[in-house]
Amino acid sequence: MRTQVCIIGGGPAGLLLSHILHRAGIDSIVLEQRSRSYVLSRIRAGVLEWGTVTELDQAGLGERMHREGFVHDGVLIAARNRAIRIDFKALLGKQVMVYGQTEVTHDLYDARDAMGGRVIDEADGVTLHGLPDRPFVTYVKNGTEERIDCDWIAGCDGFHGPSRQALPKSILKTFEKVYPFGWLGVLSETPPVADELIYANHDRGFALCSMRNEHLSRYYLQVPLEDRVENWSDKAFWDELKRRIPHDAAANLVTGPSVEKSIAPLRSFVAEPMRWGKLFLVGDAAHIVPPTGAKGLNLAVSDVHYLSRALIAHYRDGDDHGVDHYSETALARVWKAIRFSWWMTTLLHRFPDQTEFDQHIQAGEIDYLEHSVAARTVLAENYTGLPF
Ligand code: FAS
Ligand code: PHB
Repeated sequence: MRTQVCIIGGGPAGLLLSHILHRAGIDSIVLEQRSRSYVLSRIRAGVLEWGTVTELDQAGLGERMHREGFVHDGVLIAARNRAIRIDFKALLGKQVMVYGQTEVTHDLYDARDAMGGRVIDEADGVTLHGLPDRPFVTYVKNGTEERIDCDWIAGCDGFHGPSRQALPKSILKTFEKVYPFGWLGVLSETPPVADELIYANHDRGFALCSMRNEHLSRYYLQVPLEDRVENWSDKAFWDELKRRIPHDAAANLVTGPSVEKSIAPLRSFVAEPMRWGKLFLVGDAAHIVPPTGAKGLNLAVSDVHYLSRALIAHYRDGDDHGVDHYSETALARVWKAIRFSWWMTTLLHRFPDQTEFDQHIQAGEIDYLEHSVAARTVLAENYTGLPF
């Protein structure tokens, strides 16, 4: 087989890149190692920056998102039984969209099918060859080895995929910070506890109250790294959540059976460069953020924004400025999101080695948020998404 862009990974980054390129007349093939049902069973991000909403709209993917998503004007930061509202709309005239990554991925698969896009799932043993300048990809499907010759490879294969590993160690530089805790997440068919998200700092640990729609809620608790899902009955989860969120929210909390329960580790990670010859790294293949700032999915979308425009300019105008500057352009935005996600995580979590001085710094930062329009504006500007 031959294509212009071979895309490894059928998550949001790979599917969105394939769709935007197809609409511009550029051919691609997406290779996904899992089944479509497996990819669609993942419960991940919940908040879309407005830049992501605009990108999806421009790609013709916004109809269900605007019909079923929830536009939020702010979030609540809670500590010591008080809630500070960060009013994006009043501060900056900005908003975010609450619409689950699972739904975005559904919409992407539907759009790919509608346009006859080539998404090959259950592709095993995807291997990159011929880099940096003469790329081709091999994979095994139903026991048969296949080969795809291509002009470019887009590594959209997440943190554990093969694309980042294809960069020589002499070229690849990585930066990492592993946090000493994880997030225990629960999805429940219950009404959300509040109209907006609640990020709670508590002596017992961080908690987050989020949602998917008026009948489906998503909650998280900070747990020790060594904790296990089986240590947490639904009752234990709800009781602990009530301890960590403001009393009025706890009184409003409707509990119910968990339909999904999992623990995710937290890390900050960046790989540089995000391009080597004909290979680009996109999304989680290049960077990971702790979900505290709701940046992971949104960074994948901004990478796709930069790379899709670069490849369109390359094929349409023979202009390689975007291709040649993709890595530095994407990384400039990535590092600002890495910083914000680190800052939100440091502000809201209890660290095992935290000193009383550290706790006073956290309390001072939260007091500053409560009493400073400038402080709330900085949080709002980063949470709603810096410009592409
Ligand atoms: P993805 O990981 O989504 O997609 C990569 C795809 O590549 C996968 O489908 C994978 O199967 C495929 N792949 C991997 N290896 C392959 C191979 N060898 N061959 C072919 N295909 C291969 N972000 C937020 O903003 N908020 C959150 O609350 C949040 N929660 C998260 C919870 C968890 C447990 C995880 C892991 C991530 C979470 N994220 C969250 C981040 C997440 O949403 C990512 O940022 C987002 O999925 C990035 O999209 P992709 O870059 O497409 O990577
Ligand atoms: C979610 O709804 O899953 C969610 C929302 C905001 C975050 C992280 C996760 O910061």
